[in-house]
Amino acid sequence: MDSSTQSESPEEEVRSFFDSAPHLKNSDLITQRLKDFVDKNSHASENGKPRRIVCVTSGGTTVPLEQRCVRYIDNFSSGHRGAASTEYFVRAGYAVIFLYRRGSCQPYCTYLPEDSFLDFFELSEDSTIQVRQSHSAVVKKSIRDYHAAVDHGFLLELPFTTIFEYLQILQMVATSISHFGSHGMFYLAAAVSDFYVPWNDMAEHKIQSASGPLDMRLTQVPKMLSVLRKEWAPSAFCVSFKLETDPDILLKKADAALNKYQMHVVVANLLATYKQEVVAVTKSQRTTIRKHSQEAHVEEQIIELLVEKHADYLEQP
Ligand code: 9Z3
Repeated sequence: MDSSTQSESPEEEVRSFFDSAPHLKNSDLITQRLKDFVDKNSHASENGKPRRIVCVTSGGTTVPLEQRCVRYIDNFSSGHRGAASTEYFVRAGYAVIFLYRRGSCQPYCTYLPEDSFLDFFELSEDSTIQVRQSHSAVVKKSIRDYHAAVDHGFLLELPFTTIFEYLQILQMVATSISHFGSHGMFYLAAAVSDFYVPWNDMAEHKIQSASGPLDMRLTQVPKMLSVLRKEWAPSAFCVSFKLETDPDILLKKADAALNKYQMHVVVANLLATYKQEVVAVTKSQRTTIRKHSQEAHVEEQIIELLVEKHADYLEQP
């Protein structure tokens, strides 16, 4: 049967996606971790105000081509943006649910040198392991900041790999965050697949090359942003990202996403320059953000602006 969902309504497409997705293996554990995190933070306050919470998504989703997956399609994203942004949100007093691609960049590791893990350590004469002197200041700072965030209940990390895992966990996070009303935020920096192979149409075993060239039909991933806004967490402040390679269409596409999905902010970026510059697009403004210096992270300024916009949003009647 052709699994095309062209004739279904957006709500039906979403339902079909979830109905046919493979069962999330550790959903009870995720539910429990989310519940504990949300309970803890919903009773916490920051300067006499309820603590704000943000779900930061980070890294690319994969689309498996076989149920016993040997091959998959991937989306470009190192996870650096999500990881660095998490650090700045924690610093601004937000509790962060970091929904990240397994193996992508982690918060509090963004300033560590990209050396091999083993290059950080050396064996002393009595065979104890120690951090090399050259790396010790930066490692100490990372350990300190990371433990402060986790131990004080500001950081919950949830990993995903596939588009199926990502969207199922995002839905769980969104319904948990909905209890925070407008104090909740989404910062959707993950690079999410637009196309996928529905689980029931997927080959079970490794696709054989002896059968000749591969013809494969990919189905469109339903647009979850609308459902997130309308059903899962309608009061939350929503920031999505738009990535393009063609500068001529970037801002038009960002405006379209803003209107179509009722986002509060769309952060527009180009593949060639996304580490240096982004444009934050709202209904009334386009703000270009460029990083100050070679060593700075542009994410610091992005978060500064979004925290302000979220505060304005909280003041609206
Ligand atoms: C982004 O545009 C992010 O800024 C990057 C960050 C993926 C470029 P890195 O992880 O890169 O620091 O290496 N994310 C959103 C990409 C995306 O898939 N957006 C969808 C679209 O453009 C909308 S949800 O259609």
